[in-house]
Amino acid sequence: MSYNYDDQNIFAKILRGEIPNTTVLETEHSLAFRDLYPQAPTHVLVIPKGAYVSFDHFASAASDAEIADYIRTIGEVCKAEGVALNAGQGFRMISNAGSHGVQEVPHLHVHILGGRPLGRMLAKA
Ligand code: DGP
Repeated sequence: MSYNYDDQNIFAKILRGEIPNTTVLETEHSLAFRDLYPQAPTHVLVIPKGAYVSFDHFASAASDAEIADYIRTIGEVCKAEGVALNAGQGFRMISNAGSHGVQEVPHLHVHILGGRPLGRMLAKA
């Protein structure tokens, strides 16, 4: 089955420069910017510039160069935000996918959250 990418999603519009963002880091293949509705002192979204819906889509269809750039960018953001473990107190990475993952914006993004203790990963159902 193929993945359907909707090029009218908000992050596609950010990548085209149609709506503003607060950029933390930009590389050849990736963009990191602050979440509009931060849920922790550090709340940065990292997205690939390519048209990928979710992490599984990216993992199966992106080039090695895009994947390396994306993972390195996530690491650089952790460092720049002071949450990396060699200098800070840690962080959580979340990537929601699809309806069960409660993904609101259908362009792959990793949330990097930190700056305070974040509690347990999931509330008990
Ligand atoms: P998710 O539920 O994983 O799809 O998270 C989408 C996130 O995107 C959510 O934390 C809020 C954020 N968001 C929504 N619209 C905008 C926007 O226009 N700009 C920015 N910077 N973030 C947005």
